[in-house]
Amino acid sequence: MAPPHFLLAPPVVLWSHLSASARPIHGLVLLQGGEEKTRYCTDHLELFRQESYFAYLFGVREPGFYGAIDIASGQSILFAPRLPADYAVWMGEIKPLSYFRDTYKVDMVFYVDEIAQVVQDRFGDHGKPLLFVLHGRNTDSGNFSKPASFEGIEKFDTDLSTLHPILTECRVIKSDLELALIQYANDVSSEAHIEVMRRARPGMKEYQLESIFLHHVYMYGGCRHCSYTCICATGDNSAVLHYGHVAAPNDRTLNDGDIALMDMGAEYHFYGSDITCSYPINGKFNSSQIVIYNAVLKAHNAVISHMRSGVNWMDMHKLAERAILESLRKEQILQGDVDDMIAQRLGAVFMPHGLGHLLGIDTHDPGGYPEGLERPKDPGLSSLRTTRELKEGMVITVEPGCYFIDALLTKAREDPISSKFFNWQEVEKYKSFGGVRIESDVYVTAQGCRNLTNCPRETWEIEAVMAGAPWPLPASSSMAAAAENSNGISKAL
Ligand SMILES: *[C@@H]1O[C@H](CO)[C@@H](O)[C@H](O)[C@H]1NC(C)=O
Ligand SMILES: *[C@@H]1O[C@H](CO)[C@@H](O)[C@H](O)[C@H]1NC(C)=O
Ligand SMILES: *[C@@H]1O[C@H](CO)[C@@H](O)[C@H](O)[C@H]1NC(C)=O
Ligand SMILES: [Mn+2]
Repeated sequence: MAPPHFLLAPPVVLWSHLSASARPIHGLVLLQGGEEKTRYCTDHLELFRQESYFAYLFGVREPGFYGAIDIASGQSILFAPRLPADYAVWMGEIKPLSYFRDTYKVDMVFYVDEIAQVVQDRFGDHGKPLLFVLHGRNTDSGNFSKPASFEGIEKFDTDLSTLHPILTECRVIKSDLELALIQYANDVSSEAHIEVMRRARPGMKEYQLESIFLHHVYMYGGCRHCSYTCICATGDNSAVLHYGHVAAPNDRTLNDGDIALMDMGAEYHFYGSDITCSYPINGKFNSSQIVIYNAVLKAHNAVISHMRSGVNWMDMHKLAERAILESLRKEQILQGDVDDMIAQRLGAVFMPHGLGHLLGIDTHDPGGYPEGLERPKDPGLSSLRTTRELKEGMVITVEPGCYFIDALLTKAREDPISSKFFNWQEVEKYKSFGGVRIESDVYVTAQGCRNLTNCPRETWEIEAVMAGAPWPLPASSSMAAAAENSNGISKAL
């Protein structure tokens, strides 16, 4: 698997946006890259990862940079930090400015301490150049991006409001080169997930599964970062949506009979993947695991088969809810009319999170709620990171799940209207089941979509791969297994 060529030309689409806006066309887009940080008061340097908007426009890996684009000409300029002489002793060669020009394919490179001078001298023919800096809210975190600031910026006019929505919208639609990086991160991560499922055994620790994943993506994929902290949840931990954080550090021992929910994705040259596989630790689904797993798989596949440009994401969320609720009704875990259940927001009892989110340089890529689009308030729907209409070129995760979360079930039981939809005796059997999530990364096209994730998804595919079969399964064996399994399933149901 060869990594794709990673140098990205600055997206042409930015100029078409900026020139179409009512603003004067002379001026500079000016971004400040990320700064290296030390751990609290110590001299321990944390491994630097570039700020995402800066990575998007300039692809620069190193800290301490600024970057500018002249709107009229499209010329790009980088400003590199002037490093102290002893950098060469401790950190390595101090690279000449030409190195950054050649590596990052910009038109000019100067030092950071020259910004004010360069901007005035080279771009000041029309009077004071207007600087478009990045200021706006990330609709997932609620936090604001930090606009560029440098010594002497007060001498220029700055525009704080134009750039953020435009650049965010650019990031929503992926170019072919961006897509190649996301596909690469997906290929490496899909392979690593398969390695983990093959090596999982009762008696191991969850962190050993995490370790196999991290080793695989780094050793064979060159991925030094992951898109997010690995969630390696087994047993009832699989109903803890954000398991794996420092207070719940993937440290449970795996038992025979556990379900595993593995949510892990590698990042390559800033671009991420976000993949979840769920399977039995002992390699063989039991009858209740088949029920819940297939309910989620049905939702996952129904969404993927309906996705195309023009489809609304909230409708896809409800489609996934419907598939899960119908399956639970068939199993007599639920009773009554599925439309009534959806209206009563019962879907959110089993799937409290949103169906999926935009994916790119950030795991939760920005642009989910552009100005004017309100976040819904209803349970479940309020967790959606976007309710947009899908557009060709978006990459979005499809990650339905079904969990038995005590806190939510107790609340539903106490509510007289919700409560009557449940067959509580059946629900009781799933009390310590945990949960299942299936997550794939999907590229939206005009006619449909392309699934970038390549992991075994059918229960018999997972069982075969866990038993040592190659992936993809040889065509003959997968057909035989499908035939055999469809008998098995109809018996189990
Ligand atoms: C971002 O927002 C979260 C709350 O949504 C807050 O806890 C966190 O400290 C903020 N981070 C920064 C860097 O402002
Ligand atoms: C199957 O496994 C789950 C745990 O994943 C457990 O809760 C359930 O009781 C088991 N079901 C049967 C029928 O053995
Ligand atoms: C997802 O893509 C893989 C190939 O990348 C394919 O084998 C699989 O069937 C796809 N799944 C769905 C649900 O489209
Ligand atoms: Mn996700």
